Amino acid sequence: MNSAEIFAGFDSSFDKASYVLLGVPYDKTSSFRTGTSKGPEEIRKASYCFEPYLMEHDISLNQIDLHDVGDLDGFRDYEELREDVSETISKIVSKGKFPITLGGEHSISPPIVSSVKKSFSDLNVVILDAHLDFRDIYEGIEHSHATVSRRISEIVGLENIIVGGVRSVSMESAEKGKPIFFTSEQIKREDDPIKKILERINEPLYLSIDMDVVDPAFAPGVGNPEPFGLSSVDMKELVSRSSPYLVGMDIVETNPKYDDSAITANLASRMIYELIGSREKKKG
Ligand SMILES: [Mn+2]
Repeated sequence: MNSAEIFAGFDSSFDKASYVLLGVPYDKTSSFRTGTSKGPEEIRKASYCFEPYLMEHDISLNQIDLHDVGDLDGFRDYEELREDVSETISKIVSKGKFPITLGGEHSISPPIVSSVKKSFSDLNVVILDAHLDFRDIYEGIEHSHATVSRRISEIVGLENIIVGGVRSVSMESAEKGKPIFFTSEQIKREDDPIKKILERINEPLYLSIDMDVVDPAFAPGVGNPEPFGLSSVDMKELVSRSSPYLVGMDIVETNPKYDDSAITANLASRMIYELIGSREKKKG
């Protein structure tokens, strides 16, 4: 990768870095609109849009050691993806570094969670997603974007995940055995939704963000746009408030094919700035 292709300013060595970013441009199971494989590239491009200094947190990303390992790509099948992703994430997490993964479709998240759990055995997961995605099998596929919260619940336990921002649930998942979830309306109504979430589950937290949790007005470039979602400001608050409790994050389902003016890539990119800035802000 040349320097123009890395996420902005993420040019420290792997060994020095406290945050390590990678892309997984995988979109083999997308059912409605394909194209999330271009997500990591566009999110990196958008990352050059912002000032490294974050005024709200009084810190500059230039003061922090950040590394971009590039993309993991070219998988023949899901098994190969799982192996490569697990190897990279385990290397990052076992060295005490914070992994940030850019998708790609949401099916990349379960292998990440599984690898993070090797270092944090009591791991809890917050998924922000318009869709509950709790089907067991979707279109004959076990590791699909539509089965993500089910697969993650099998890794960390059903009681250790919360899905936030939901406004679409399949009829079979609506019946029983589903994870705790908050609708986007509940999240918007709550003064401090992260406090509400932490009342139900403990730290450490892994955060998985499907960009379709955001309203299509603020994030049109997704595979399955769903109206009545969160605003970009709601999203920022969620990331900022949860950041001290996090041990890893992914941000998936940005689909540049439908992303006029790179609105969604821009927001995804800015969320990464927000994550790091709010975690690292000057104390006191
Ligand atoms: Mn979704």
